[in-house]
Amino acid sequence: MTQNSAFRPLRSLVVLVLLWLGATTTRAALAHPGQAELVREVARDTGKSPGELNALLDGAQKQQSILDAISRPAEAKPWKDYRPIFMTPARVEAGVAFYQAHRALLDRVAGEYGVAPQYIVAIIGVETDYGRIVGHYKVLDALVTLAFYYPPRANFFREQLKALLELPSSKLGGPLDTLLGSYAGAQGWGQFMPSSIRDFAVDEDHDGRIDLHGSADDIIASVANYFHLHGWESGAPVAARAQPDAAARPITVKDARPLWPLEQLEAWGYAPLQPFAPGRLTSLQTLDGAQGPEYWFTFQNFYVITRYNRSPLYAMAVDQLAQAIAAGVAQADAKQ
Ligand SMILES: [Ca+2]
Repeated sequence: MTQNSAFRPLRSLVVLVLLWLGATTTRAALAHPGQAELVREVARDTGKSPGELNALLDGAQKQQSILDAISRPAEAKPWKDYRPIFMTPARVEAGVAFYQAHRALLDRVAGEYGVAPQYIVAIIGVETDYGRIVGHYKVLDALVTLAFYYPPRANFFREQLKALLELPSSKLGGPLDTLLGSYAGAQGWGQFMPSSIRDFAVDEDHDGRIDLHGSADDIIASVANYFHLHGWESGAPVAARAQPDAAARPITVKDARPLWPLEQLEAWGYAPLQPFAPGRLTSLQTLDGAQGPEYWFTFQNFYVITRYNRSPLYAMAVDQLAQAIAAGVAQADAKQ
């Protein structure tokens, strides 16, 4: 046994004690990367206590399952595989039942905001299967994970986390660290992100708070108001099939913003299958359908739906589900 080795247990103990002291006295060692700066901004903008904000964020957990989920969105599928996820007989039927159950409210909100009721129902149907699947992640965990540990969209999710921390309690629906939602931090039947709750959610039943989980009035009116404030045109079409001729000029679009009068697209070789008012602004989507390529004229209201979710597949699914629901309701009415 050498002389030095006799001192090793003591040295290890000293190191352990020093490590323990470091872990318990420096709270920065527990913070998420970027937390201190965010807390400073929120405290400055709202006057909220940095201690309380840090306690909330310290309690939030980075979750690998959230990082896994955001890396495989359904919108990566082609239209022929995406459409059947949402256009099922069960989802249409449940949409008709939801419409009938909330009919008076839907009619009133549709009149108030100028948005067709079947589109409000279809959004809720696509987002959460009519409020059945609203997400089981802690919203705070989801937004902390994506704001601090998901570089591809860190800016967007940091804004959402900041918006969440800044929401007044009347817009929160419960204590902040108990809120549940999707892996992306969206809440309620309409899956509103925190900035959308801040900017578009409404207290339709006038009880002094916004409840996107429990108040059908607040939920339905918030979706309608979202569409209304993004420029929904009352009574206008969403999308219509286009028939290209053999010489049709290929068109790629950056987003679904309607850019051309429909006559311009006709001049480029795309014929509508039904007449439209002259000068209607239009864009064109080419989708990978079950029977080959599908060409669609899309209008302002289609663009508005893409403000809810950027994917044109999403907007197309909402449009087709809305029409199927409206047809189902009309059919049920005719039987009575
Ligand atoms: Ca309310």
